[in-house]
Amino acid sequence: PFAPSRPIHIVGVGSCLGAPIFGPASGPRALKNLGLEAHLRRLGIPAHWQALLEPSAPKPPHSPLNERLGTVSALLHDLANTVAGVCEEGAIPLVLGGDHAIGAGTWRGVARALAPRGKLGLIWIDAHLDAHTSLTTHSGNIHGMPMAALLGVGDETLTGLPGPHLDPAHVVIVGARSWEPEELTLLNKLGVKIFFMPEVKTRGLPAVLADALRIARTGTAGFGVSVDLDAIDCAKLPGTTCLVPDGLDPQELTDALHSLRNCADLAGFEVVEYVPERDKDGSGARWVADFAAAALGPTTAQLRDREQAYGAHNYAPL
Ligand code: 4U7
Ligand code: MN
Ligand code: MN
Ligand code: MN
Repeated sequence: PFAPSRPIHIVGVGSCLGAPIFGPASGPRALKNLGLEAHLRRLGIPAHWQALLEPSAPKPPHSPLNERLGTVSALLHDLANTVAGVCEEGAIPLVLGGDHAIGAGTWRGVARALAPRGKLGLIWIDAHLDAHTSLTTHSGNIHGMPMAALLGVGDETLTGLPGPHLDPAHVVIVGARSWEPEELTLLNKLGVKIFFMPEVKTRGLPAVLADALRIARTGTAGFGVSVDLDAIDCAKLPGTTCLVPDGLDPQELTDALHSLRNCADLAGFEVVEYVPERDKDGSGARWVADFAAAALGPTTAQLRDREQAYGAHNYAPL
């Protein structure tokens, strides 16, 4: 009675190898234990946990960048293969971090699966540009490098994964308000469109996201959305790695991406940098669950069809 919808396969990545703190490593397990899968399924979303990936070696408090790059690289290969498999099954990967270094693997996997049909577009919602390389980084933290790596720039350990690099013409960053000059120089040179926070405030998030969707979807075979929790104002969501003021309003972001799964060309969805120990009242985890449900939830039309077929509170089992 209602249109079949693509299942959501959740891939958690419990890594903090790219971050300056250990917190993001426990993000996906915390979301799993809090019942994210059950939450989505109760709302009629055919979600299941596919995998919880972890680095082969835990991060020692101080380890040289080269060592961390090697361990991250192995994890990214594993992640990209897992995600490509999910896409090839016809499902939508929901990747949960972990720090944002994992983005360098997620989207190579999606791009690889999509390659026979065309290019992948990507919307990167973040306070930062994440466009450093191991040569330009000020902090030595790998989670500041995935955007450059996806575009084919940076250390071979990050850029050398199988699968195409992204075309800068179809990559767009939303919510930026903290960066170093080298990152902006690189992205400007490549022609990546950036919607900085002041423009988001003036024009409103819906108008900016409409532009972002056009960039990521026009002339591509599919598109993805990667959400770094620090895109949201740190006063409203402190449960993340980097606390950056003057960001997005969480409810506005949820509303703006509502029913994203309506887009038949949605190829993947990623939410990163959840830090449970900083999420004292649990509101961050609740937001992630509600946000994922809103974006990946059944469409209004599907809900109406179900109601007609089964009654408002008596949906068929998934
Ligand atoms: B995140 C930073 F220096 N640019 O390179 C860096 F400000 O994935 C921050 O967006 C990186 O959270 C933030 O370390 C990475 C810093
Ligand atoms: Mn699967
Ligand atoms: Mn980021
Ligand atoms: Mn960030």
